[in-house]
Amino acid sequence: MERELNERDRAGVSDAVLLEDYTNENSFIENLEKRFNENIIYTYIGQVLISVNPYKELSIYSEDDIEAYRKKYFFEVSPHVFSISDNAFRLLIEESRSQCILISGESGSGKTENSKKVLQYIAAASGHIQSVESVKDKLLQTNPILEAFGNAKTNRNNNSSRFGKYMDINFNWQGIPDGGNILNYLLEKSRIIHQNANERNFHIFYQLLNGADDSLLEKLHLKRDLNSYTYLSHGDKVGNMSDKNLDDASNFKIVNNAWNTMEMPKEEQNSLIEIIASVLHLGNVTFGEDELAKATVYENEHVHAISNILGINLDKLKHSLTHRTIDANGDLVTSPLDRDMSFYGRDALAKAVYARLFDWLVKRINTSLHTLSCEAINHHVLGILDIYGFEVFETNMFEQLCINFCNEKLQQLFIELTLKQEQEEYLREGIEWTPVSYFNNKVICDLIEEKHVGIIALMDEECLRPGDATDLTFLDKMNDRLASHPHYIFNSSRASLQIQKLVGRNEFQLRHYAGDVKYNVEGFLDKNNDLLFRNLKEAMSLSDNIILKGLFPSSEYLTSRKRPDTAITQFKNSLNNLMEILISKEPSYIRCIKPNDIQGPNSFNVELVRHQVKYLGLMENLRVRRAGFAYRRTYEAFLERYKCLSKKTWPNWKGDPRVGVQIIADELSYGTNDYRMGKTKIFIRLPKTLFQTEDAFQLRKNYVASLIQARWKGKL
Ligand code: AOV
Ligand code: MG
Repeated sequence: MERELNERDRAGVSDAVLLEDYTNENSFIENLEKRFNENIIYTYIGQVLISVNPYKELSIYSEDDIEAYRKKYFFEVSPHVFSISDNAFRLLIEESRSQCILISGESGSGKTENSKKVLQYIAAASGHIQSVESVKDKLLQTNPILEAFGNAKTNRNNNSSRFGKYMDINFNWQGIPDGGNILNYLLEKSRIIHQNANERNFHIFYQLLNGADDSLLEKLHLKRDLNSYTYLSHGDKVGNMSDKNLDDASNFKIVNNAWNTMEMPKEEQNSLIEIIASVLHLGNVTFGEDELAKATVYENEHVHAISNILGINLDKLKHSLTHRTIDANGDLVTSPLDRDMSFYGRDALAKAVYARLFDWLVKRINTSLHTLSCEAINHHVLGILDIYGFEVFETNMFEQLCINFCNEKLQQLFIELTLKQEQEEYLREGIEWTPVSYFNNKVICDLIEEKHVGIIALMDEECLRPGDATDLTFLDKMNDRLASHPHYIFNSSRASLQIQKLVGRNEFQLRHYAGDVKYNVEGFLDKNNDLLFRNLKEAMSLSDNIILKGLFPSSEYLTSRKRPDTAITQFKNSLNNLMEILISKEPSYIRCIKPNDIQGPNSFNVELVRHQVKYLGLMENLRVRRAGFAYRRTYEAFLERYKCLSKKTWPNWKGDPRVGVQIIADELSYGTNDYRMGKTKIFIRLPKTLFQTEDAFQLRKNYVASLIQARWKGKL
């Protein structure tokens, strides 16, 4: 509060609840801009933290800053991700309530950076005992590893997370982190084989080629030249694949160090790198066709390299890339593939190998983070969710639908919890409350995931339908069944000219909470089926690479198994599990805003911000906060700070804290409508009242200080 008053004029208000004209979107955005221009990127709406990406290094994350936020209440210090972290941490330790910090916002808005700051804070602020330092180190080192394998440069963000991550940090009874666990969500594996213009594949490939020493590259039969690898040269053919903002070579060192911190044996590290190298080689395996239109593998250096690196018999490997065996009612029938199908099989293999390797990596990290405490029943948990943000590209595919669906689910959770929390608090404290209306995006979640009738159900139906199902029959089915849905838009001869112009014949458009997105259906069924030919699985299982053979257990192709769930159904189920995990914890929110599209500092695009403020529901959030009571404080905390404002409560109030607070409220002549006395807290409706109280407090403090000073001087 003290800092609040000083800051108010220079850089707007630190809590939007304090804005005079709180219903006005312009004032709200102006306030963010004013602060942004002063390099103050954090602002509150009550206890929700808004973070505007500065796109430049600010000196606000030092050890001293961490100290400044330790054990401070929200209102005592300026808004900061450290304050949110401290608050969650203390609720966890002092009140034994499991916490989660949910970070949302569109691609490039700063979610991952904020999530790292949360971790940094927790590691620094929790007690330092030698025995747990290694756990903390490991927790911190998970980031470079997972970013190397799971992040990539997109047109929205040079370091874009291409997977979702939920990380639990476990604490022992002393409040010291002693373990953790990571859940990962749907990696965008199609990036392995294809990247849009100016985008890159996952960082690890560039790190390896730029950062490994010559002898390692030689062992892996790799050249340093990025352009020589098909899987790296889709995005940008002119070879602009090293990015000046991404120091691949030094990041490779960081990743290697992180593996050591994780106590990964050298043998495992080598196996990992061998698999990465093989994926690169795989992209350069090509096929010809014989006179019977059967595919043949060109005998180039790459196929030899794979056989050599992975220890798979060359003939076996070549056969698996050009044949397919099907189990026809118990009889195994092998037939040759044509050239196209061989390319298809090759790409499917590259994607499967990489995605399974990524899952393995997360499991491996978890093994390293697991301590005995993880099995204890009473340990406390702080979860951090950092997931890929809402995305709209020129062309949006299956992956964007998954990512945007995930963001719909998170928005839904935000709506339910912010409303629920607020309502429950009023109910608990016996305070009257008038609900504020929200745009509820449940209707869009249902459009996508509702059983039997939603987009996912229709997609699965087409995937499972034998015969002539294609991406276009899937689109027809949606156009037919979802025609009247207000959030589903499609092109038909009956659509308006405007829509016909806007939405292509192979597209459908969804009206997401965060904006309209057109999806191109090409590849939807294929990606959802996620098929990998049996022969390829078998060849991989025969590898002598210790990791790879474990990724393709023979049981997968030897025993006939029930058809696994489709890709999107697995994703839907894992998201619903995630929602249950999150709901069981007490949430804190960080809402990230991207200030511009140029990914550079000092540029605040008001319209871009306005759009995000709208869809994030920040104005409604603010109204809910204001419709009720802007500030609330437990009677004890209120008394502690303001007891000096009445002779009756100063210096120590021994009676019922509620009565003490009432004395101060009377002393300051609070109007009857300005506040409510709940069961455990005082609720103050308007900031004005709080300011008056705070001003009186400051006056009193200064007066006492001057008295002390005068006395001191007198003595001198
Ligand atoms: P995201 O996680 O929200 O996008 P990031 O956290 O990766 O976005 O942020 C994108 C880039 O913005 C970073 O690489 C930094 O260069 C810069 N940045 C973000 N926050 C800060 C900060 N607090 N201080 C300095 N620079 C920052 V995505 O993963 O694409 O949805 O899928
Ligand atoms: Mg990210």
